[in-house]
Amino acid sequence: MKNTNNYVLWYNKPAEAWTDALPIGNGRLGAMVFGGVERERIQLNEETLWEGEPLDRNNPNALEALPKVQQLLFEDKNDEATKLAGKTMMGIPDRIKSYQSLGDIILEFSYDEDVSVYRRELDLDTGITKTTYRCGDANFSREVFATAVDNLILIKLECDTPEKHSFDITMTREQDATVEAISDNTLKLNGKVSDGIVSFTAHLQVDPGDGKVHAKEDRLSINNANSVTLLLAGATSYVNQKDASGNPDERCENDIASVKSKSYEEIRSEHIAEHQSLFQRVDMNLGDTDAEKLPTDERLAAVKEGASDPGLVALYFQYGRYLLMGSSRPKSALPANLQGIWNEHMKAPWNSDFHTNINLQMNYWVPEVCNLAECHKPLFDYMDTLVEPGSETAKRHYGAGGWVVHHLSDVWGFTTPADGIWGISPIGSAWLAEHVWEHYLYGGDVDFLKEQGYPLMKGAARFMLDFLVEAPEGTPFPGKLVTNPSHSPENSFTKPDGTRSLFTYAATIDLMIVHEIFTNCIACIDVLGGEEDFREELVTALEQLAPLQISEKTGRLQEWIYDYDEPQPGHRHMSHMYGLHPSCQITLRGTPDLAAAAKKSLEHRLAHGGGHTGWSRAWLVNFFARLEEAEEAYNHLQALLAKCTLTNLFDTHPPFQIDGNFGGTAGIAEMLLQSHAGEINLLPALPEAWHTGHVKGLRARGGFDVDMAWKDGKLTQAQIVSNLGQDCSVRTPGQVNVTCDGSRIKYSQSKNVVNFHTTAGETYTIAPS
Ligand code: FUC
Repeated sequence: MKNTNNYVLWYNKPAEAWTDALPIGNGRLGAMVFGGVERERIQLNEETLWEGEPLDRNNPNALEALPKVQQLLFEDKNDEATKLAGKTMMGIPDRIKSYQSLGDIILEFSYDEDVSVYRRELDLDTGITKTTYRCGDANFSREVFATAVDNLILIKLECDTPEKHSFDITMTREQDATVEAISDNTLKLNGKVSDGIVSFTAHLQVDPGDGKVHAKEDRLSINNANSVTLLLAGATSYVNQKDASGNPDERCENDIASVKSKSYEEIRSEHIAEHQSLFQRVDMNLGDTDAEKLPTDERLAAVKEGASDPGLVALYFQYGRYLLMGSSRPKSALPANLQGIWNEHMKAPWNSDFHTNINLQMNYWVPEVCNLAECHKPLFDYMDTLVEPGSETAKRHYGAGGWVVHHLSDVWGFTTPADGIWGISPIGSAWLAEHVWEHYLYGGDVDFLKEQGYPLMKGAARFMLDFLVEAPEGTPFPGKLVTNPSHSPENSFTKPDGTRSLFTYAATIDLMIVHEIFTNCIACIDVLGGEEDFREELVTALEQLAPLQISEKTGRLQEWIYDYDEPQPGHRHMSHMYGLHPSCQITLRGTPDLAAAAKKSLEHRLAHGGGHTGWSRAWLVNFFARLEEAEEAYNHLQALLAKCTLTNLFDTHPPFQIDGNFGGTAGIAEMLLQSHAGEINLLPALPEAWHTGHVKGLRARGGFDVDMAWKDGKLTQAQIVSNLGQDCSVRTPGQVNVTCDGSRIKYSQSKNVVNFHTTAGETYTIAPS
């Protein structure tokens, strides 16, 4: 399917800040391209370049302290519990190290004449950035892309006037590296992180075409070339969380050698074919405006001033898909981190790590609905690597089976509590395991479920079964199962005596996550068969789980087991809304009381300044989409663009953090299509601003691909491809016709939902009658 839109970010000036530069990535190598005229900077990343090393961080005092901490929390002695747990239950050490930049390629040019007609762009459809400008009579162009086919970054400089290219090439890195020319046409950057064990290498090989290249120390000089091609390979010694003994030099040599017999054109066209095989699955048009004629930064500036620009929203949506492809391809060694793969620092904000108390999960709200399911795989493989260390932590900290992850992790199997008391939040593995089940719901891959999915889910559920304890007499739900200790991630509460704490038992999010993992595990067992005893254990525990609560005082969904006051009612985390999204324990029609209470909680958060970080604003889009409040969802999307988006459309927390991009992208999809409540809901939250448009290639749970077109706010036609032959229920706006191959099919309709059988491979058309 050819895209109907021009998915291009473009600018009429070079990038100044790193967050003006344009990202390219193949899931393993990434780069930020500045498009400078006199000085081009291409900042490089390799996804496994991390500080740190494998360590046993389990705290030998944790297990003994656990029952005491639990008792203190049940007795309402939160401060004492905090002190004891702080001394006994944190990882040793409790900090992780940073993901780092690989370095920069610098190209230095000099021109005799003035430069004009400048443009730089990133074409999402090809994954190629291009910088063009004119100097005198000569038109220069420079393109850069990262190919997943050959694991290389390619740079090509061309000019329509012969022999115009004379420039210098160097590479640099802020620390821990040396750069030297290892032949007349190759530079090598080599180093090892000072605070850790990973060594790294980049090779930059230059083909000057008809021109000349010569090397001097750490630079190559090009003279009088027509066109110049640069090949960049980058690798580290990282093999896995226990092993950093790989040979990065050899990896680079192999990557460069593997394209020896290919021309630039061949590499480029293979790259485009591979890229488009993923990218072109989805096409979106939310309405056109004249804004399309403006550079992207000016469009964004207009939105900051209050303009509506549906084309920019569609571009932002596709950019989210592009960024996931760039940071999490099937061949990636690691999932997308807090900055995807793009990071210029040696000590990145939050170490550019894997935060598992919303951020990593938010990154992966995109792949299923946005038709990039294979980009989910690096997350599952990463989860596999956490099972062994997470099982050790489960055993030594909690005396539990299964595997546990707390609120963050790194590439060295970090699974113990980190940072501070809020790190003692052992729900990361169960939260991550939700993704496995979602992958199955969308794609129906039973083999995946059997081999990789269910073992991950079962281990996460096993931990939770062992971790849950019965609440004692004197607590709100004696005899019920609760988590202890517990947090509502990073948020604090005020107790009736005026003291504040973060640390408690049975925070609402825990109950939701436990409910989710147990329910999904049961459903999974029903697909795969066997496991009767385990299933029984899950069913019994579910029945005994403490319930969600609506505050009698405020009508809001309670965030904690007690109806505490909140010192920061506008807190960025909205963890107790987990049941509304991404989970579906709270639905508009299934649990209207809880949905109304959730809405009140959201309003309360917002009335006190909530949604101030990018990711939290993006989550709001999803919440209001689930509540089918189109205009509210749209307003939060506008706010995400206006307040939390940088000129290159990166999300800013601040600073740059990629989860907002992914959460925003998922939110746009959620406004157009939902499938969580046992039915496909077409255009559930379509705002007035997108009154006419179409979307092709979104996916719905149950194995369906969905195309929709609408006009004046009303669906004109939907086409649903059935990939698995499952029964289909679709919420429709009124009376509809359902046809397959031009003929009406049999369906039943009740309360605005049509139900019909499907055959795998067939397409069903739904149109208002
Ligand atoms: C959580 C959030 C912060 C930030 C960090 C990476 O701790 O509370 O806002 O996103 O993760």
